[in-house]
Amino acid sequence: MGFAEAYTNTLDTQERIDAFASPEGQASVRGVMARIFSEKDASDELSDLQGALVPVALDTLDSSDATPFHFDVGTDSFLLFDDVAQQSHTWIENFSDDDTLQLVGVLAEDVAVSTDDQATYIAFDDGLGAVSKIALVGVSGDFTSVGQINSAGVGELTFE
Ligand SMILES: [Ca+2]
Repeated sequence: MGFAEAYTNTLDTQERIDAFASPEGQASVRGVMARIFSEKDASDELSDLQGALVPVALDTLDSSDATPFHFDVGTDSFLLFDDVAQQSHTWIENFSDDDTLQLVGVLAEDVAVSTDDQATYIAFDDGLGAVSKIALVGVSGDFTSVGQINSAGVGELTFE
């Protein structure tokens, strides 16, 4: 799939955001957060987030290594979770300084960062064959580390 064709696949994002706001979508986010916090704390954290950031677990999106899920985050302020324990492949469009990407189960120095003129690529694996990949489409620069991305003010990467 070419870049232009891939880009047009983002157009039904609103439908997906509606799905995240559904009870099923919120339950899946709570499930991911429960791996970071206790079950009770996950519920409290989720309540705190609602109305501020929109939490989305990237691992619950429908992607494969060969076929990324295209997610446009330009419509709201998002808190995006990506767990190293589950394979995932997400192309994030319009990632900006009101969005946060939280990588779960991995350290900043274990994340591979590369760029070309169209995107910044982030990859990390669990050492057992599950590879999580993220492309920040439209974010480009001479980034080779998470620290350099964070210094650029395009949106923050955090770790749990
Ligand atoms: Ca993942």
